[in-house]
Amino acid sequence: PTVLVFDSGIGGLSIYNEIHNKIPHLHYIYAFDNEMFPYGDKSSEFLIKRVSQIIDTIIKTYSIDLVVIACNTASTICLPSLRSKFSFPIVGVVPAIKPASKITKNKCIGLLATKATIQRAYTSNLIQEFAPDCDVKLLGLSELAHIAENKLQGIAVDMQQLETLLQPWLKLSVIPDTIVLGCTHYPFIEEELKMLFPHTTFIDSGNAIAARVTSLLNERFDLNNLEQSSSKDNIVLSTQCNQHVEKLMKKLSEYNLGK
Ligand code: DGN
Repeated sequence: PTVLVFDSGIGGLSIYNEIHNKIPHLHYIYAFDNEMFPYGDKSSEFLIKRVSQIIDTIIKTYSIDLVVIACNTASTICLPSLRSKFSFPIVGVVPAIKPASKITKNKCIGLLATKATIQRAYTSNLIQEFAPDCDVKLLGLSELAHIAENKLQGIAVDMQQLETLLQPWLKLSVIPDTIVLGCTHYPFIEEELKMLFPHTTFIDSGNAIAARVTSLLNERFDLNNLEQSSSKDNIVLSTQCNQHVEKLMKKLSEYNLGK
């Protein structure tokens, strides 16, 4: 089976990693829309059209069994239209509010995401449904995804800048004891975020998504008897070729992704 993992940038790799760890012998396509990165400042209408067009283009060449929209910004707006258009299962990545509500003790949860994800009706519905008894602090930042992209290319995180960005929470009298990383880029800077919030538990959606993908594929394939596919069969697709991508390609071999 072939699984397509899609994001605006490298964030989806955090999701890909979790799925790949669980089911290494699938055939993976990692596709990212670097031409239009970041998605956090794009309109809903634009994203709905764009993501659908990209999947359309990919399925002209590749046969796909399951798609993971490994982007909270896209998933919180595009899932209904994608699911009505395509017949293969589409798994979306959305903020892990439900698991956070189960582990918070002080009932103060932080949701860190792109500005778009923070503003979506989908997100407020998640909070209302799963964490009605919690005080959920929302922080929408456009810089963090860039900081994560840079880190993956070897540019160290500027801790001073990170501290300034997180000031709204650092100065709270009650600090969230649980922070939801509501953007797939953020697990890559979890280490730095932890330095600012040493007593807080960080939670992302990777594990749950890997479990969901496994269970959906299990319905149709015998995952225990997959042929060993070599990592060079996995591919990376981007919407634009530039220096950034070339550097990234070198990095991607560490993730069992070939060219
Ligand atoms: N990685 C994407 C997300 O999970 O929302 C968004 C990154 C971006 O395009 N700003």
